[in-house]
Amino acid sequence: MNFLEAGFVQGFIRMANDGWEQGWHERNGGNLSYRVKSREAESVKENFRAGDWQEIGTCVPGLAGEYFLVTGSGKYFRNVIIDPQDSLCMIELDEKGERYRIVWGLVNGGSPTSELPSHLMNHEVKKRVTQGGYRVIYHAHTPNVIALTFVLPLKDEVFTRELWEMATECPVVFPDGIGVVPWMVPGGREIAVATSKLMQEYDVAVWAHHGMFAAGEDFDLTFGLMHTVEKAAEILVKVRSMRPDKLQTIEPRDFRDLAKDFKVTLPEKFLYIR
Ligand code: 2HA
Ligand code: ZN
Repeated sequence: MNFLEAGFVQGFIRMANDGWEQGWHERNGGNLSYRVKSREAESVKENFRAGDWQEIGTCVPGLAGEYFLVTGSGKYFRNVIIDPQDSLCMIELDEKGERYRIVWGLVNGGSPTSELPSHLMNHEVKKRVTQGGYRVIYHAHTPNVIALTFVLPLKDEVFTRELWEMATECPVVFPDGIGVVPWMVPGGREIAVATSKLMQEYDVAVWAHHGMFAAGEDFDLTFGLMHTVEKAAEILVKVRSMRPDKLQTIEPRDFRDLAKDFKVTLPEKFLYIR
C-alpha cells in the first residue's frame, strides 16, 4: 500500500492539521507521535528504507522493536498536510529500546522530534498501564493553559479542580485529573522522566510556561482531550479576567453526584474544601 494512503497516516495528518488550525503550533512548536500497530507497519513496509541507527537519548525496553510515526524536529505542523514526506518520519526501535532508525519520511533530511525522549517514555508508561491500549502522545503549545501556569499554583490538585469546574463534561472526560511539571529545560531525559511519572496516573501533563502533553487510545480521543482541557482553560482565563472570584460554581457535592450518575471515579484529593 502507498504509505500516505494508510488510514493511520491519514489520521495522523488530519490531527496535526487540526492542531495547527486551533493555533497551538506556531512555527515548529509541538510534536505528535503514534505507536503503529504491527499489522499497520506490515501493510506499508514496501515503502521502507533502512536509515542508520541513532541514539534515542533514553532507554525504553518496553517499546523494543516497535514502530512510531512522529513529527520531525524543527518541522512545522502547518506544513504537514501539504508535505508529509518532508515533515514526518516513521522510526523503528532496536531490540533493546536504546536506538532508532528512520524507515520512512524526512526525505530532505532531519531527525525525529526534539521531544522524542518524552514521547517514547510516555508511550512506554501508557503501553504498560493500559495493557497496550494507548497509542497516541501529543504535545501542543496551548495558550490558555500556558497562561494559567503564571497565576495558578503549579499543583495537580489545583489545575484539575479549577479546570473541572469550568465545564461539566471535564470530570467525565478526564476523571483521573491533570499533572503539572514545573518549568524545566525541554528536549531531554530529565523532563521526560518527570512527565512519564505523571503519565502513570494521568492522561494529561501540563508543562509550566510551555504547553501540554496528552495521551490516548486513538487520534480522536487524544485530540479531543487536548481540546477539552484547553477550552476549559480558556473559560477560566475569561472568568478570571472578569473578576477574581466566582459567585457560584460546581461544588464538591455536585462532582460526587455527577460521578455517581456518569459512573466515573473522581479521586477525593481533587474535591478539597476551599
Ligand atoms: O519545538 O514544542 O518542546 C518543538 C517543541 C519543543
Ligand atoms: Zn514544546
